[in-house]
Amino acid sequence: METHKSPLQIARSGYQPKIPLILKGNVALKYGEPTESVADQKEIKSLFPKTYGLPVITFEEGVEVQYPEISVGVILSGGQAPGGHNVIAGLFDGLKKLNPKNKLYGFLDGPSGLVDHKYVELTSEIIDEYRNTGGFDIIGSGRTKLEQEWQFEQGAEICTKLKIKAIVIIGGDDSNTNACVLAEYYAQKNYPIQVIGCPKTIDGDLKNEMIETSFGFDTACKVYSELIGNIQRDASSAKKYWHFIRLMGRSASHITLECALQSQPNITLISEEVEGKNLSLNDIVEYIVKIIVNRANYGVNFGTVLIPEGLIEFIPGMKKLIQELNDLLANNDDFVALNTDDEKRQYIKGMLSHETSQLYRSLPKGIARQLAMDRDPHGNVQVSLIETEKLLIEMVAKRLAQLKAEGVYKGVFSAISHFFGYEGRCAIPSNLDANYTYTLGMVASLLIAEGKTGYMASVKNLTAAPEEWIACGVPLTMLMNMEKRNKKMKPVIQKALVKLDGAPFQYFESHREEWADEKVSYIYPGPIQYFGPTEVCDMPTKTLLIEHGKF
Ligand code: FBP
Repeated sequence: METHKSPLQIARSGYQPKIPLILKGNVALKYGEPTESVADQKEIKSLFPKTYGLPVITFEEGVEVQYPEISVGVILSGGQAPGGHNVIAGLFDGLKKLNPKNKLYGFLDGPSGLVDHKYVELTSEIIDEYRNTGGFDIIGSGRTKLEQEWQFEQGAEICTKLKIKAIVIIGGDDSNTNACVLAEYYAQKNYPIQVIGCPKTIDGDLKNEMIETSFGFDTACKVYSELIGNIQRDASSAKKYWHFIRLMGRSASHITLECALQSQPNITLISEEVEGKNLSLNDIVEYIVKIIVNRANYGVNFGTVLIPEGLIEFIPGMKKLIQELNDLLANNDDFVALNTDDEKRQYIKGMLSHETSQLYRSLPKGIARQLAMDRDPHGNVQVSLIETEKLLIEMVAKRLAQLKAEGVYKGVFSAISHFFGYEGRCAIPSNLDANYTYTLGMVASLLIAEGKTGYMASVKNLTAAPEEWIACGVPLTMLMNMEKRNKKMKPVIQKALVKLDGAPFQYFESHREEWADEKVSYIYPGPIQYFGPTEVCDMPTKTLLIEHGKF
């Protein structure tokens, strides 16, 4: 027995991912109608003349073709998501199936590996070591933004040197924006380098009619839901704590919504609803307090609150404040030169507009400091570092103390804060994510072999058995629109936020009152199961099931 691996790791390394039936044999491409970008069609078309308007591709049964020998490069980009290793394994196996002489190179530590010419050849020994495992450690990841011509040229140089025909970028919306820009650049220059994207992110916000879900969302949500369930069991056993649980997901609340559907907590905040209803921070506090007081009236002084990590951005006024801060702090050397938090605070106060400056001044110092921390290379505020759950606990406790003094609240409020994010990003991929990612890798290999560029590999019909899944190629330009980044309007892949008129939110909305009630309706999902009956091991997320009318 290998001593550095757990029995589960060993069992998982032998797991053969399931793939759609159509991909088991020879395939031919089937082309749909020309496509349009999701918005701003005129601008996107003029920025991407070579890759705009391509048709969606699906696969049908084909005849055996002798494909010439090729080399391909792969990049893992952005935050980790369970299944990244299997995309690479699927790509590797797909390429070897097309021609056993094909080679796969991994660029190290994200897009910077392409620019700095840091790479490794991925052999079957390396790939076998990482099959069905979590993490991105096979080649590492990074958040370098590819946007400068010299970076594209550096990439072209290494591709020419290694005879690389195509680059696969496995990433979220920002990374696939990189992929789209790179594909267009190489096409305009007539460089023989294709670029293919793969939809990754635990956040679940890279989705649309062609991308049902990004990979990693399923596993991460299952890990967080297990932990939430465990906390709920503890809460209802000990009967003395309110647990405020912030969940990753950046701007979108998909993770929080999915975890709520899986575990049925007492209170769930959805950022998109907060924005839609124009709720202030005080409104949110009053909403939480009302439920706490109500439960206390029944003698129940415990509960769970789920908070999406991006909440703060959606509170009216805050969005404007964050936008102003983004603009103010973008490439601001004066700000960087300041040493203390107080100096930074004073500087910001003086530079903001009157209205936002007032709001900034009213925030607790800790939150104000967190809001001004470094942006990521794409200009996003790093919401994972903003401790909204602690802010809410502080404000709720204060309000409850007032109500206690007025004799309205008779309970005891003791709160514990949690943040679940990194715990789920590298978990061993669920069966769904293991199968889905392996299939994505295989689809990428086929798109490459057929000479396609500017496409994202996609798999649809995910609530059916893998054999019935539908493999596709989706033009990246189809997903683009114009948005403001670092003070300028840029073409980017549109982020999918939670739709308030969507079926998952509506299901949640129609149940949340009963979940808030004193009668405990918690669900304890338990850990991900990898081996066993389908209804235990292979279920997709509740979000997908509800969206497909199967829940
Ligand atoms: P991606 O969008 O790159 O997949 O990253 C998702 C995420 O996990 C967010 O949920 C979170 O806000 C962010 O990454 C954290 O970033 P970092 O890994 O740089 O701390």
